[in-house]
Amino acid sequence: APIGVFDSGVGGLTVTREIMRQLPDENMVYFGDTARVPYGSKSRDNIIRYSRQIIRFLKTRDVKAIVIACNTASALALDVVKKETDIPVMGVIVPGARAAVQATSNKKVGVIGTEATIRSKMYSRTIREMDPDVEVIGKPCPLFVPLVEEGFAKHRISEEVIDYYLASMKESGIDTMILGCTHYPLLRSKIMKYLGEEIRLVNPAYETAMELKVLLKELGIQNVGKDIDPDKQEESCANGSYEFYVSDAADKFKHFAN
Ligand code: DGN
Repeated sequence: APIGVFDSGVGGLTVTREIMRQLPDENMVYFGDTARVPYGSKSRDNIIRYSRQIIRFLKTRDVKAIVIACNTASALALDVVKKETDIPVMGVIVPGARAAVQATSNKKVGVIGTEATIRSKMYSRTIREMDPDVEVIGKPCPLFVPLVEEGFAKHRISEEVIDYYLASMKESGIDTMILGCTHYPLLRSKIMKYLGEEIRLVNPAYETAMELKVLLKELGIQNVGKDIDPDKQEESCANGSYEFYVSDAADKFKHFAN
């Protein structure tokens, strides 16, 4: 059975890419809610409603587990939908928070994400449950999403927007920052250049794929390929079969996905 992954749109492909890399033998069904993106400016009630609908759809594809790749939906809907669903559902917040707690030495962590993610304080609550001594500084960066979607990730326009949003973060004394939105890993090199290499950037997608691997193994439902050389796994190509569904604008999705 495949793993179901969903997101508000194209951004969750950064999580899908990590799962393909780290679990090359798993099959996947992806759903991108391109008709209703962005989730970052929607209410909690709507994000829960959308998540329920998507989970219902993914279950028709017989998925064995579901990953909510969207930070906004993970922050606002995971705790509700997890209780209602009879297969494992995981989000990206706990893995991202865990990685940040492990990475920080001075116990000052920055989190950037959508308005809804930052307002929910889910990252800071989760981090402080893991280590109450960590100080968390959040900053919503809503313009990053359209910048990436419109193809400006490598353009100098994004440098100005990064400066606008992250100037105070740069001065705050953090030593670790979570890229708490699916699109932000695509701005990683510019953000790193701006903040300086001494600030560690956490991509929750990477940690989520690692935790998914552990979860599937614990439950005994992982797909293990035949004769895989573990040393080659890093560079091994994904062997699984993948299905992608969107609620609108399939051509634009395809272009972005490529
Ligand atoms: N996928 C969303 C997130 O990770 O928060 C970003 C896109 C959006 O819905 N605003």
